[in-house]
Amino acid sequence: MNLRFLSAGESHGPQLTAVVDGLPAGLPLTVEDVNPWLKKRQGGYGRGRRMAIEADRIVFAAGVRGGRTTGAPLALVIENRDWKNWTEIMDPAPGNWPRKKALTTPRPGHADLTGGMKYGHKDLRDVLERASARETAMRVAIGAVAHKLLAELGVESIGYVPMLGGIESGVPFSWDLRQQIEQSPVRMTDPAVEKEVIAAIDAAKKSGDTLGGLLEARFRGLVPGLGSYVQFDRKLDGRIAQMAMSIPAVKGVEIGEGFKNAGLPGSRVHDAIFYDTERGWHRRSNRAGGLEAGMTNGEELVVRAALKPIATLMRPLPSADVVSHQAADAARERSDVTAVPAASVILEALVSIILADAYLEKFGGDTLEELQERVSVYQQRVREY
Ligand code: EPS
Repeated sequence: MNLRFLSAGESHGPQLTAVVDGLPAGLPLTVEDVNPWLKKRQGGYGRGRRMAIEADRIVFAAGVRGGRTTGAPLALVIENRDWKNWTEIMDPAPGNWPRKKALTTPRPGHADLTGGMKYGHKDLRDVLERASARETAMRVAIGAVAHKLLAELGVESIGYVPMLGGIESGVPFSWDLRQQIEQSPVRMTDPAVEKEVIAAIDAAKKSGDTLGGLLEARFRGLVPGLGSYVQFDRKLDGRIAQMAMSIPAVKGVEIGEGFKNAGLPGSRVHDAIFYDTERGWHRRSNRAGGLEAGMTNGEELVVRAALKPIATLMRPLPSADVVSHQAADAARERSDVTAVPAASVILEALVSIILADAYLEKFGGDTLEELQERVSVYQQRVREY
């Protein structure tokens, strides 16, 4: 990876922390490039009470000076406001068993049981604190930085929700609907369906249940040839799928019309190739979703992911206590009814990291200017190919 990062932080610990390495110098960057992403990720109808406590804001602790990256590693911090309510429970100092708020009845579908077995914990809070989707706040911040780099290279993107709780949007995506999506409490293209979706979320909440859905991220303005076919781990579709699958609760990933294409003859799947002097090389359809043979082909990149319903149910499924081994209901923790709208923002941000990495891999450059020059020379070369 050219753009590398690691993050740390528990959901109710003092803060989320990350180090990002590999950004070129000279990228204009302020908190205003990141904070709106954090706000969007916190939003969406169906979120729980925690989001009323948090107001996520980025702190640049290293690597940015005077509104520009310096080329040094970026250090990022997001404080957890809820920490002040958890200082005793999350105290790193030695403490007695059981700790306050110890969790011993694992939730089906969460990391609790296997994480406890694997790391030898009987207080499953030691598992869930890091397995929590709170971690995605920091990765979205990193994605926002990556997105800023992409924007400087002429790439645009959007994340939205084509289906939530089994209710599909009746309005196909178009870039003109970006404002509608940004204003929608469920990030959908179809205002008529929004009310139905909100009613379904309310009904799920009332019955102690949760809802999943589909997420889609789209990118346009990408150069052809990001990623490569020459080695398995350089294939961009594989790298995108790994990143998408790393979003908590994502259980399926699709590029373009991947699943539908599986049932169609090749003549109705592959996107015919055209050339004219005005547009250069292009396609009139995009069933491939902008990726062929592990490389971008210059068309719009379309990434879909399936998010299962959240595992914390207020009307819990059967489980068993990991201390007594007696049958017991799974733990009930404060949680969201659905996080599908937030997850669409997460998908867009995380795919941005993979794409920024792919640009840096192909073009290199220690400064943004150098990178931009190389991209522009290549764009010209590709047009004339
Ligand atoms: C989460 C449970 C909830 C969510 C959390 C993810 O946390 P809490 O138990 O504090 O209410 O709010 O999501 C976030 C904190 C966030 O920032 O997205 C879980 O179990 O994964």
